Amino acid sequence: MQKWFQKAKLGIFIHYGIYAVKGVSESWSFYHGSISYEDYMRQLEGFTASRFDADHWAELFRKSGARYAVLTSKHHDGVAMYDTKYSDLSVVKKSPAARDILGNYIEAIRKAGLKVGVYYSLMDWSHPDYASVYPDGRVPEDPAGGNKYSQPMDGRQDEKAWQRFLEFDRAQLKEILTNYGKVDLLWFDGDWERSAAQWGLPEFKDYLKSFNPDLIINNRFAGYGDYLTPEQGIPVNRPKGVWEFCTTINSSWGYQHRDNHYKSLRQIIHMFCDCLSMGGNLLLDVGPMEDGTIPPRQEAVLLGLGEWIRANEEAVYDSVAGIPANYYGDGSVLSEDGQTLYLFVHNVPREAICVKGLQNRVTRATILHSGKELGYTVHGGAPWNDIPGILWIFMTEEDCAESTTVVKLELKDRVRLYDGGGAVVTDNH
Ligand code: FHN
Repeated sequence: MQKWFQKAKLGIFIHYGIYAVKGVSESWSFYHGSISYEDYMRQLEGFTASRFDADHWAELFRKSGARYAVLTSKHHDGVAMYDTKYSDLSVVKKSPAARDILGNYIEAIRKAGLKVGVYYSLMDWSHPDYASVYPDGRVPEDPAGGNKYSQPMDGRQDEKAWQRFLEFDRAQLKEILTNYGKVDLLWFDGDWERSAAQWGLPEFKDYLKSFNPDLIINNRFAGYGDYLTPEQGIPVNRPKGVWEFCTTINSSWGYQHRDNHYKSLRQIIHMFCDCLSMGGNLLLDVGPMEDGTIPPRQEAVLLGLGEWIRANEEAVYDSVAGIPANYYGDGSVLSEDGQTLYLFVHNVPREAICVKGLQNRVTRATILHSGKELGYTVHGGAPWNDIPGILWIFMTEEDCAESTTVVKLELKDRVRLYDGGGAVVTDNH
């Protein structure tokens, strides 16, 4: 795993596609029949990208504090957002936009100093060879009960067609990895409809890495990816290994006119802190309108998040996962040397916040964004018996930021936590 990814902490996900024309759910709307395939594809005629400005996007993402971005080059609908030789189904060939959105995006993202990520759906519900085999090659008892975009309906598998499809995916991916300079990250989706063997793994991965040995690939690669991608539901327990939580700002990945179910900036910051506290990244999604404009409410969230990050930068990029929630409930991060603990305070305390089980002596407590020094005291415990007391750090409303406040605790040495269930104090002073 490349070091840059773990230090990046924030990425911006972009679901941009023809689905923004009518504001329907990306690909799933025709898959589940809420719109016919023909009407869905008719959105190509209304896709103009008339105000698409990749430099503006890149600048906005940079201001948000993100260190990488990931754009949909092709969703499950099979519509390429770039100029592919291997299919006519692209916004370049089939829409009034007639431009290579992916190419413009990659150039701008790189110029802004961010790492380049590209989303690619392995499954393609438009490709004539895709629905040729069943998951894991097993014919179900009721073949007609499946979905015609994913698998054959008559119980007959066509292995040759499937091999042609694999060649197609590989050819498109080669275009993405070789036509636009270095791509840093491939974000796959839709692996679940086939097994690793059907995808031709692990050779498929070797093939992709042959174009760029530093390429990072997410885990939606039938078990052959480099990091985990929990989605929409924030992990409650710390995932094992490297991970990134992807989520939407409202409830939709792509632009949907009627979706007003927005998270507030405070909620987004809270979620970001939760990711940091458990050592993960946040991949925050925007859904641009068909003309390429990012909805103002989403833009405002990105700018607000950026302001918060700049005020608290010390607790972000160079931090590692903090102490578990039973020691401090709102989440925390540590400096790499483990001698500074940053506590997230999401709400306004009436009197103090408390940390339990901390064995270290605290040398200083400050509010990170203002530098204000805070008083603190330890009550209880018997340190001579290795039983820590409760650390109370005094702070109230006047110390708080607009959104999550960060308290910086400097410790005497590397953080040490008590992990017992309490004990009798056998020697008293
Ligand atoms: O089906 C997609 C969905 O539309 C969206 O692209 C998300 C983003 O992670 N991925 C899939 C579901 O896991």
